[in-house]
Amino acid sequence: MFENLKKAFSSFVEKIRMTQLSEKDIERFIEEFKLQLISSDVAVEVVEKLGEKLREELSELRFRRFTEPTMQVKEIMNKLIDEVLPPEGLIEKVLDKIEEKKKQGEPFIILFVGPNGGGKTTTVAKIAWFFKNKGYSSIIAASDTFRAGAIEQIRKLGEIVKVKVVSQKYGADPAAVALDAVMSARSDRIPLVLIDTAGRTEVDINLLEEMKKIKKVVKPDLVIYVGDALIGNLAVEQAKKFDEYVGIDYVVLAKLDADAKGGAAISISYITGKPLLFIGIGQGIGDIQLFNKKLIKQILIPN
Ligand SMILES: Nc1nc2c(ncn2[C@@H]2O[C@H](COP(=O)(O)OP(=O)(O)OP(=O)(O)O)[C@@H](O)[C@H]2O)c(=O)[nH]1
Ligand SMILES: [Mg+2]
Repeated sequence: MFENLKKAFSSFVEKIRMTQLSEKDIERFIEEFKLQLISSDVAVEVVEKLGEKLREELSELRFRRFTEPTMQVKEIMNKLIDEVLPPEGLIEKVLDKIEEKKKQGEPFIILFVGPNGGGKTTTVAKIAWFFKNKGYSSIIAASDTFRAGAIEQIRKLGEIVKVKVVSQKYGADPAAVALDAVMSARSDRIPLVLIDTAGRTEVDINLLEEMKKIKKVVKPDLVIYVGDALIGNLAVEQAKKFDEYVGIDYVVLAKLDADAKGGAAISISYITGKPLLFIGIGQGIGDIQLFNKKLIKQILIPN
């Protein structure tokens, strides 16, 4: 996870720590750093932004003089990460909203959208587990009534996390399944409804229209795009498209454990304006982690 980015950051820190840097050296190191970021799948726009910030910070540092290179370079790396990653406290905001709805006697509804095979269904179960551990039970709507095996898959996951799964037959209207789940949550006083949906590609306008319909009917409190970290920059582009057509609030990137590059996680919030809330780090129910700057700083900034 994040191996390539980690290498890019640590090799830059190593180089810049050396004393007596000429302006030319610095320029060269910045260019090398940018290239490494690009090859780690960080989006070009983000790489340019980081390069600019780095240049600005380093020239200021040269002016003030390099007295404690290690500390100063780490400080710069911290600033770089702050520049492109979302602010802290995202999950607290979501928990507050859930609590608010709970007080009104209404379930909080989260709709999950994303491409085929991106990791939606697994993520729905992981998130049910996450919230369960925070004291909020949920009901899952099996609104992927399209892909063969989808209903069985979510039912099985529901058994593992011990969460009720509301389903109908294959071919049923996904919005109707979701509404069933909402009704069930109301009568059982369950605070959360998590809606799994069929995967669709961002170029399939008909399926995106259907997604819009589900959203219109169900009126979710949040829409979460679940993308596949392994496809790198494409996941960023895809999230943008889903946002344009359907409207999303947050992003989850699955399969970070299998991705040595990690660049999509760095770019996606900045480019889409939709914060990355969780990352998937394995196939197990507990393999989900809250994404935040602190985590990334710990991983990327060398000791
Ligand atoms: N290594 C790893 N595998 C994951 C992760 N999340 C999901 N997967 C695997 O990716 C595959 C697809 O996951 P699903 O959750 O079925 O994806 P989906 O988006 O629901 O797929 P469709 O319903 O077909 O659109 C499964 O084999 C999952 O076990 C993750 O964080 N890490
Ligand atoms: Mg699925």
